[in-house]
Amino acid sequence: MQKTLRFVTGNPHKYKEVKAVIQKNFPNFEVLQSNVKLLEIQADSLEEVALFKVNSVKNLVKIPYFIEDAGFFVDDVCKGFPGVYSSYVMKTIGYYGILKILDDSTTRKAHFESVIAYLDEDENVHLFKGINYGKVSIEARGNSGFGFDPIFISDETPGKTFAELNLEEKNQISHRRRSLDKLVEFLKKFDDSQKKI
Ligand code: ITT
Repeated sequence: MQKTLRFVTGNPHKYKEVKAVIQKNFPNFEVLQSNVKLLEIQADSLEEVALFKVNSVKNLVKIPYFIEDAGFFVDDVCKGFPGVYSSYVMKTIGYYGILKILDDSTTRKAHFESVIAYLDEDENVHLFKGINYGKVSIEARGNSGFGFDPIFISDETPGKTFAELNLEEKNQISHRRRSLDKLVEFLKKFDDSQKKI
């Protein structure tokens, strides 16, 4: 059965990554970008931000829909910063600011997290989380992707920043792919076209 899912985001790169994964799994699904303004709140976890965001657009977007909140966490040296403040940091000091903070530190562990909040037809919210671990590069490299991609090297693709991977390569391992895989598993339970007779 044809189904329409709305992904509420103002970020066209995120939409492209998400659409590719959903449509590969559900050729009968249409994924639309809903560009309704999402407010960024201050909270202690991505889950809290995601819950706020998904509820903030109720009645403005046709259900079922989902939002995704992602963050870049510089572990040890920055104790997880910018994390939930990633959007603000990106808009202010940018990834060059992060490189400056770390300077020539040999401790450069970092990770990306993604939390999807899906609002189903009965208006219940479901959360799905994905993580990718790696480190901050010494210098910015690559032109693909967006945000902090030029300074993140995943442990799974040593030597290459996320911005040096094409969309398909990033989509195989990214934090977003991992939260999406969980959403896909969840949606499969309710998609009749996937059921074997
Ligand atoms: P929304 O409209 O979906 O909220 P956004 O760009 O504000 O779009 P987030 O709040 O999820 O998205 O992201 C917080 C920041 O982290 C933002 O500056 C992004 O550019 C960055 N970011 C998110 N996902 C990323 C990824 O996969 N690679 C690099 N940077 C990413």
